[in-house]
Amino acid sequence: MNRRVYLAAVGTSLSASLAGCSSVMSVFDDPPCSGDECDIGMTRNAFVPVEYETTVGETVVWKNTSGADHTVTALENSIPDEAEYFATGGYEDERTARDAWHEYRGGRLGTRETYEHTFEVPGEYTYICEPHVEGNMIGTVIVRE
Ligand SMILES: [Cu+2]
Repeated sequence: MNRRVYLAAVGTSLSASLAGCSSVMSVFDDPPCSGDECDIGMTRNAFVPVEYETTVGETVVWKNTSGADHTVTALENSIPDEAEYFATGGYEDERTARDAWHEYRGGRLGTRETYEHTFEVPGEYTYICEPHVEGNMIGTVIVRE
């Protein structure tokens, strides 16, 4: 069997069954990101994949593949010292980004919206979704030289 077709079929039945489970709550999940259009997707409460590996100079694209609102908010103390801070909404530091969400839903990434960031410094980057951090919606990007 053609591998691509097989994977597509699995993805379709998976999202169909997820949609079936959650239809009562009127939510859905698009197929996960495959690296073509986006690299990291989001279900209602998780980044997929939760850990993503890339190399210096690459641009990583997140896409909200769910019916829920999310953010991508880097944790200042959990990114390399020399790295540029990043968050949806373009905030310059974590405090501003996190406050913005609570004050006016700043940094909101709506359904099927994308966000991208280019990683210039190698190391490990931990980020959260501010509205779902208590539900452990946390992700990691590992940037290799
Ligand atoms: Cu979220």
